[in-house]
Amino acid sequence: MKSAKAKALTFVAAAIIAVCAIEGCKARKPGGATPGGVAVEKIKIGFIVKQPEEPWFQYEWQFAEAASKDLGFELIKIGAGDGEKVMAAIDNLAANRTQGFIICTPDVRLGPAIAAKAKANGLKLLSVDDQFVGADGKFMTDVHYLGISARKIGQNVGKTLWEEMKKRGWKMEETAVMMMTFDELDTARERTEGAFESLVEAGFPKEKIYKAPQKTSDQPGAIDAANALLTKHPEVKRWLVAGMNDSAVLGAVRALEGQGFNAENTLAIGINGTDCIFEFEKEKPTGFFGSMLLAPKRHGYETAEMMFKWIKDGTEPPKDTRTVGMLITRDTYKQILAEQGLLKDKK
Ligand code: FCA
Repeated sequence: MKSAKAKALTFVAAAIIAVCAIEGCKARKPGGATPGGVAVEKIKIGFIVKQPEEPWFQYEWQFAEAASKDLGFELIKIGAGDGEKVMAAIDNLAANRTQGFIICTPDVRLGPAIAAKAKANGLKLLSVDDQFVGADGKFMTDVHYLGISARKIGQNVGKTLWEEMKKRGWKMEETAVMMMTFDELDTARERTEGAFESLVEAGFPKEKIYKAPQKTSDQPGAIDAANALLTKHPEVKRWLVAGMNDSAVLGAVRALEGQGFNAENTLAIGINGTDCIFEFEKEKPTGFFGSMLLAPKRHGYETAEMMFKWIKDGTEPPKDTRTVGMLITRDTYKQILAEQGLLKDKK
């Protein structure tokens, strides 16, 4: 029988071997294998989004998940609607030994705090959709980012509204523009400024482009903003509507319907293309004419792939990547969504 001392020594030796084995894994690059073929720690990537209830973000997650299956990493999805939740989410990811994360922040001014926390925890960071803003009010261009060509897409909305208005023969004196704005978010401001610019350039009178500032960037926020504007302009017979995304424009359409407007006198174009599918599926057309379909696959799959390669091989992603949009309408959405791999029932 072993003495108590010998037993204690055996225990200590076993403990040292176990600790060495764990530390040995830590020191190796994640996602690889030892020469002997022993599997090492799997790569883990976080994906934090500000509005998990928005179909746009559900698509981003869905495509990031597809990347995790194709490339063999673990994806941790977290919804975080405010700063406190974001900070807790990052702590959580660090505690789970995640090596990096992608984030669409609920507030771009959290940028410096998010970047500092990621750095302190040794986590790689990629921002998506909403670009971080520093304490000086400027974009944090040192943080890797993938977003949309916001102004260009907005200009396309304005151009399409003008062309459709002309096609319908709507009289300018009876028509006004309801511009759903959310200026505290740069990507939103650029979209609506782009729509404004192209409408004015085409010949729409500036003074009849009315802003409806949203307090929150969701549909209820848009409904409130549109209702407030509508009470001020009972003289307008026909409305063109633009905004930062589908939720903004759908909110306006709902508010207009509340005042008796319909597809005959509302012409609204959203952005995202992912959050308006149910609207196109309605039996009768509504005032929601179309949307600029973005590329959720690139925002979800590509960002996850960039992060994976960065962690695994040290391949740094480009600092700034921009994606484009294309018009979908009630007549074309089925075909275009299918081509883009976006029809849920076709998966
Ligand atoms: C922002 C909006 C989303 C989507 C994305 C590309 O984050 O809130 O709806 O348009 O940009």
